[in-house]
Amino acid sequence: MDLLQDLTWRGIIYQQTDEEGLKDLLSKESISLYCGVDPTANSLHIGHLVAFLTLRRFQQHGHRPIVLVGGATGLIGDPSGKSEERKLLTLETVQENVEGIKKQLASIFDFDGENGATMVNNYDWAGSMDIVTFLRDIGKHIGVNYMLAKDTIASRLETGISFTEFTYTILQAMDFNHLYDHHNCKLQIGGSDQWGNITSGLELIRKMHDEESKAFGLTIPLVTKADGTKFGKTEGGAVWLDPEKTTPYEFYQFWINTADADVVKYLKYFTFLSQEDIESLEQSVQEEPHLRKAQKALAEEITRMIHGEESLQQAIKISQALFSGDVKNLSAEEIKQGFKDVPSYDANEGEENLVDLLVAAKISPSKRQAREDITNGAVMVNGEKVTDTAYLLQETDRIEGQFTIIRRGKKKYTLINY
Ligand code: 383
Repeated sequence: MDLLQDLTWRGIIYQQTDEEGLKDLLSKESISLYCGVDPTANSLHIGHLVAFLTLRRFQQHGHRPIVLVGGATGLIGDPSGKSEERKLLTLETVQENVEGIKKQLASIFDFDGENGATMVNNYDWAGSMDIVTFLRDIGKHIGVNYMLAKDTIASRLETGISFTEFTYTILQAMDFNHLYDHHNCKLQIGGSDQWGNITSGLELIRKMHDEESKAFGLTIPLVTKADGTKFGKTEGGAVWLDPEKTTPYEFYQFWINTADADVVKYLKYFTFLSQEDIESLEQSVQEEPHLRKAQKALAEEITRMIHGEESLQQAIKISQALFSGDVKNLSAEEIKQGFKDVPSYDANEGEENLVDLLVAAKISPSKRQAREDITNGAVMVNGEKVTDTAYLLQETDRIEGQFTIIRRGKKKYTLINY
């Protein structure tokens, strides 16, 4: 399968500006292509992944990816897909975010070899351009009527859009034109929300070059969920690539919990598994869904790619421990990841009576109930049932001297901190 066939099979192509033209170009030469991201936070999230993984698929087929970080555009704010004006970020915040995102992108791409990736920051050319040059050399080529017809702008005319955000699409167009001139970049890819900005770039390139010049745009569909809820959001918010924001365990759990109705699509979007492997996983979803083989493969592939083998193994270990209840062999670090969202209680020195602690930590509502819970066998300390109502918690019940895990009933965990 060639690249475009593979992308088509994966369902990764949404719109193209010139399907036949791009097919023809890719059959003849290796090209440079780009995708950009604005540093609106100090980390990427999984909503960014499909686009950047698609860039990597091009790289695997010999093309040269350019990863653009929008140090300039991040200061302006893309109105695409936003119904309200964005809050401006400070120069300092944007610069910090650029550094965070650069590091993450560096771990996704291969920067060596003939078609090694290049990272660019549009602040390097747009940041120092003076306004008269911008208006004369760039602005003159883009009609206001043309801009008003763009969905992202038209949809904001009622509610209002600042001149700042109105101009955003020209900045992105300027980037494409710049990369076309300086990196021979022929194609820009992005999510379907970027169609308007990508086509602005083609318009500018057309206007600034002769007839023979030709560039292309390709968009990727928005990732959807079969149940209609928004992809990539959990109760805790976005699923980040930064392990400090979303731990590798939480990351792994997010993918493991993918619905059967979505998992094959996600395997195609987010993994580099072959058509053959994905088809056999698809069969497993149909014939033996309870085994959740496809979900496991999905979670393993992406967690390994983003966080590495060691963090993946840790995430699997934590998941198994929490599932079986056998938590005593977890390390303090693993407990921190696995129990990030469970209620916790800071124990005071001398608080060793289990009944008192169950009440103080609000695990049981009263002493009477606490005793009943213990005698009923509903209370586990570090995964082991305790049935003695006089039980005193020992130093040896503290995992690495820091944590005791108490479970009441089937699922209700509380973390005691020392
Ligand atoms: C800036 C300057 C360029 C080219 C692109 C940009 C960024 C672009 C944008 N992209 C989104 C972002 O930054 O806002 N204007 O969060 C997202 N992308 C990719 C993909 C996506 C888009 O980074 O659909 C999801 O991840 O295109 O929303 O010269």
